[in-house]
Amino acid sequence: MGRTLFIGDVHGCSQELTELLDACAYAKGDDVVFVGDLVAKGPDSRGVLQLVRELGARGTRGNHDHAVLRWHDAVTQGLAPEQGPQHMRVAQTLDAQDWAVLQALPYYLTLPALASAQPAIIVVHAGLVPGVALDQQAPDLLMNMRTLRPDGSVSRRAEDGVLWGTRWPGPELVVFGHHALAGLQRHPHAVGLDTGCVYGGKLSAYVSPEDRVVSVPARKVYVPIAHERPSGAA
Ligand SMILES: [Mn+2]
Repeated sequence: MGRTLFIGDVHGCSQELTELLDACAYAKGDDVVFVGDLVAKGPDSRGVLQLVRELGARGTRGNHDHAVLRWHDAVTQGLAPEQGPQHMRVAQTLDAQDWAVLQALPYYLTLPALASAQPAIIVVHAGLVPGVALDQQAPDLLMNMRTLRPDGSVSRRAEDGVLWGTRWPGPELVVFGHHALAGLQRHPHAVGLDTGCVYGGKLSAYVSPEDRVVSVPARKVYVPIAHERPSGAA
């Protein structure tokens, strides 16, 4: 039986993605699932989307994937895009095949348990609000949330409360990304995989059912992480 490799926020780091697949000993038959933010900030968004196609991989929609899509939607409708130059520059490099990959990214994915001893897995870019049914979760929060405030309300900001994953009760295992400042998160029922590759950190994969994390170092600092503070816009 093949494995599933869940891969954290790639942000155009195609070289590190290739190296991570090697470090995981990726083989045909393994499924590859991305937690989103495939594109923007890093050096080679197109190369990443090409690899996604070649792998036949799945993935969920990150806030940056969404921003690039919004730019595309506005321009194709003859409207002035709200998205800034960062997303415009990415969008202008993409072709129809690339757009098809981004447009197919759902807000979340569910993977059934492979065996009775294994949990079902939910994949989402940023997070899930505990106690809210999956199909009632707000897309904006699925792509942007980071913490829960003491009153239970949801925040995009790192400093507003506790990491949402610490409050996720399971039984599903949630695999997510989006929170580079927090780094690797391993909670009882949630695994956070954004280890900040584009900021010079690492690119990480969670390997199921082996239940282990594999990381490779970034080749360089593509974007200084200081630009991400305050964290609301990251
Ligand atoms: Mn993100």
